[in-house]
Amino acid sequence: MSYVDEVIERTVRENPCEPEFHQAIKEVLCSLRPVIAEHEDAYRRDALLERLVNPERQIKFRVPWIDDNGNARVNTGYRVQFNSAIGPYKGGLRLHPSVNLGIIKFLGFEQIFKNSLTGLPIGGGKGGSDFDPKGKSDREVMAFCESFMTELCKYIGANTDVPAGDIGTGAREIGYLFGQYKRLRGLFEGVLTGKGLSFGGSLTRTEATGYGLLYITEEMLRHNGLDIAGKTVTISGSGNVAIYAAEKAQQLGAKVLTVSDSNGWVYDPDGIDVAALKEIKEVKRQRLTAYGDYRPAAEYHAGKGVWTVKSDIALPCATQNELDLSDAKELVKNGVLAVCEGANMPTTPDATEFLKEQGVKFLPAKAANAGGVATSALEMSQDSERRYWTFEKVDKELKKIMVNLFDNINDAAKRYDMEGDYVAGANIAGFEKVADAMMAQGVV
Ligand code: NDP
Ligand code: 2IT
Repeated sequence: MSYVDEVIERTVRENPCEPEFHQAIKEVLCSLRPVIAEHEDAYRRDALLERLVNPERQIKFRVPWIDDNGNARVNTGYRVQFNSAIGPYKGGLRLHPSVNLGIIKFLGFEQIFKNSLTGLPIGGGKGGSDFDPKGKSDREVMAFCESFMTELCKYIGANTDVPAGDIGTGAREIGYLFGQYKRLRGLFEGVLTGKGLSFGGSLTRTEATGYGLLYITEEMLRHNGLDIAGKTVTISGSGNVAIYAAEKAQQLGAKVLTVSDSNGWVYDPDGIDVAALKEIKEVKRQRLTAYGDYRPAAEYHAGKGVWTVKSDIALPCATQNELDLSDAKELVKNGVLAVCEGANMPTTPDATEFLKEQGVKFLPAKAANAGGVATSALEMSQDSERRYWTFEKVDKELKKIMVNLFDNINDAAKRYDMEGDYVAGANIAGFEKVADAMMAQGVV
């Protein structure tokens, strides 16, 4: 059995009931086969792959809090500190009822390579809880965040582990988490990113993941002789990533036809009204059913359906495994040119394979959505030098990072005779730097 197959087999056996984690390690390790083959003896000797798939540390804790009726509630908190070979652990906190250890491990594992691809000194980590902020009062969210941080603060710090937002964790939650960290540790430091602009946050961080997704999509299309202006775009999700992906797509001259949430989806033939979307989701925290109040010509449909709409570019920006093989077939039937992943692992493995076979340009999440964490690293730089950069400066840096990132994954794929396979390119380029650092630092 090859080294890659041995490690996959053992990881699946030792970590049962974690299907998303299995999916992530298989995708990465299988596409690294040609790289591993070149260094197999050295990697085996130092157990490089075994170390890569085992988190350096995983923390699981109780999060008790009191709801508005005076009842005690208990959730489970997680922080997986996966890999610190190239920098402090860095990655978001997901607050969603579906959260479990396997999901946090898949996200943390992906984060290692994504963070490496940014070219910035950040290791991989992820955390979160099965707490659902939806429908909770601000006081309940604060009570949860304070309790969560009361435990988490023992393990994080500006030079050790720097959490950020993800599904369910936005500016409100980061503010409460930061306040409690500061109170407990007595330290005003850049321990979280995505902070408010009045207390160490960075301009452009709110927009960064969506904007970055469009910068790299534009670059990839240009490289393939295509122009984003005039193209139609379907987007799933209506959260942080989806909103700013829609905004930048429109700024670049494309028309965004859809957005969705977990209850339904909107088709707006005139192009999504981003200002209305922001008001619904960021200010009023409403469901997408409210969109029709702003745009009577738009259609609202319950359930899932974004991928049935004909478009040139599909941007899944909601959650993992939201675009399956039947969706991919529908997209191809409708002539889609490109699928670029705003969410983490939104495309199932068989759908990815099918899209690639059909010649659809496919940008994987760890490259396509890296603009968020890259800008988090720029926030860390600003916090360290106790300075604020302008929106223009951060945006320019973000664009430069995304263009370089595309060049690097494109080159990596070419070096291994897989030109145009950006999945392989991203895994290889992300891995090479981490592997080099791990080998140089000895068996730790
Ligand atoms: P938000 O919480 O802001 O928005 C999430 C969106 O996805 C909402 O519209 C939500 O609908 C929908 N969604 C979430 N879970 C499900 C589900 N199980 N089924 C259907 N719809 C769902 O999160 P973000 O926009 O921050 O994150 C979206 C994706 O992007 C995630 O995969 C995240 O890991 C990834 N990502 C985020 C980054 C960031 O900087 N925020 C950076 C890189 C990646 P509803 O409101 O109904 O739940
Ligand atoms: O998946 C991701 O890259 C994020 N949720 C952002 C992480 C970060 O540290 O900004």
